[in-house]
Amino acid sequence: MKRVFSGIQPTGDLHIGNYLGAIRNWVKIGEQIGKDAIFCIVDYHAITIPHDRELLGRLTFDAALANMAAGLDPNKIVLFAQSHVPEHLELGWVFSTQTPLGELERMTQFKDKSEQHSVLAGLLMYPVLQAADILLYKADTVPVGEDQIQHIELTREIARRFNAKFSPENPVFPEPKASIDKSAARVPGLDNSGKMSKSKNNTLELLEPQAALWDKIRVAPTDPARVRRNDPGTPEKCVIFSYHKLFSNLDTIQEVDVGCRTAGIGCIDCKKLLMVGLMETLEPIQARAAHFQAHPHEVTDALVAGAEHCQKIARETMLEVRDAIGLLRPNSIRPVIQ
Ligand code: AQP
Repeated sequence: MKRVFSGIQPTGDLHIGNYLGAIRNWVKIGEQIGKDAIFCIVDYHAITIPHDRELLGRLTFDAALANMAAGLDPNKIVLFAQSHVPEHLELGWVFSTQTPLGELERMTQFKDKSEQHSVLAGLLMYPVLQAADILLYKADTVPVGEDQIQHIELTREIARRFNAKFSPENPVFPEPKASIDKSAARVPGLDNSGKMSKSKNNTLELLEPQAALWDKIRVAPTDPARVRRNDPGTPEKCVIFSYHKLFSNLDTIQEVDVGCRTAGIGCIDCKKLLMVGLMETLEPIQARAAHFQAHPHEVTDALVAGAEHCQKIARETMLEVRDAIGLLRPNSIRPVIQ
């Protein structure tokens, strides 16, 4: 693991799926490799579905704040906003000219999202821009949730194809690998209908107050077999049990496992026990968020410094890319035309 890149969209408030599936892993990696760990709020990705122009800037700031509250320390790692480094778009354009349309139309996320929204060309190009995000920094490792595996495979293909065509002797790009935290690769949504997702209104948000979290958890569906308090259930069929496995200690997991199967505890008791483990994880994050909300310049300063750091790397990569594909260098016009 020489250099790591990953991103998060500012499409809404960050949730425990983003935290457990991605950000928690980013924090660990940052402890190991410092400034070679690069994390990005991917605001250009966020506009591939309809967005509110009054909210986009605020959501980008909020996503940076939530990431810092979750433990990303911009003094150790690099955190920045994608639109502050325009080379992402430049490399994305180059890659789009080398990527067959059929490969993009096959992407599961494209198919899912085009059922929910009108299909914009940018939505189809999403994985090409993602490949540019990663390869601009020549990252070899991309820590993500399971839903992103297909996009990382495409990134590898784009890198392989570019190297073979334009730089076979001295490959410009590495072929990056996805790094998945298997314990939380796909955190289910509160409605138990698939993955927790900002756009599906099935989230537990990182910065949501305890009372609001309880309001959601209290009414969340459990094993349908537990109609009455005395009906035994099957923990594996209950989303609350999946959350226990992510937040509770072993004794509590054991207690709710047995309690559910024997009807020894009711679903509300089980949910109250979940709140204990959940708040143990979220309280320190929420306390740090309160600090950053009181000191917003710490967030904006981090984003400015992050963009400066990234732009240096991005410019160097783009020089190599332009040379590799044969573009005329502005400073070499004279020799060429003489
Ligand atoms: N439910 C999840 N379980 C595990 N990991 C998840 N991730 C997202 N949801 C889960 C991971 O979080 C990182 C950032 O995600 P993103 O916001 O950039 O993209 P997303 O996957 O599109 O997230 P959402 O919440 O589902 O947003 P919408 O609804 O806007 O599409 C990624 O590493 C992702 O794998």
